[in-house]
Amino acid sequence: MERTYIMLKPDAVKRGLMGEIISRIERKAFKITNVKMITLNEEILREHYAHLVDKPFFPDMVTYMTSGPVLAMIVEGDDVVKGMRNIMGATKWLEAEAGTIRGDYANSTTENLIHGSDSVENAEIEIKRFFGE
Ligand code: IDP
Ligand code: MG
Repeated sequence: MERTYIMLKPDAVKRGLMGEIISRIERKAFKITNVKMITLNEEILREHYAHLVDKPFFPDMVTYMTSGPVLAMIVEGDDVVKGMRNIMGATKWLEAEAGTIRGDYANSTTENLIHGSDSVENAEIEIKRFFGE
């Protein structure tokens, strides 16, 4: 069974949107097989977002991502990596279509509520990074 790493970011937790987002994952019939609430630090973010460390927005992203706990999850299902990316919506909030999580609830590109792995290979790396399995 394919798996992906999903993370509800600090704004989702602070805004009380965890239940809403989890409902959408469950309504799509994907299976949540592990969850934990954790607080990230800059070190793990530099690893997780290695492709972005040189971007001008990276310092603001670290401030945001360390501003409170995140809900880390493992989600399973057929084609779940692409399927979760579809229900999340595009990275840039103005490009995220209505009906997607980001399209319905985000009005910032940095504070965009949710992370989902972008490939099957990265999903396994990220699950190992955050769950050690
Ligand atoms: P993704 O989260 O849709 O996979 P990535 O390109 O991997 O998008 O970027 C990781 C995170 O970095 C985004 O979710 C967002 O929080 C932040 N980010 C990406 N691009 C920008 C940008 O152009 N401005 C501000 N923040 C950005
Ligand atoms: Mg990404």
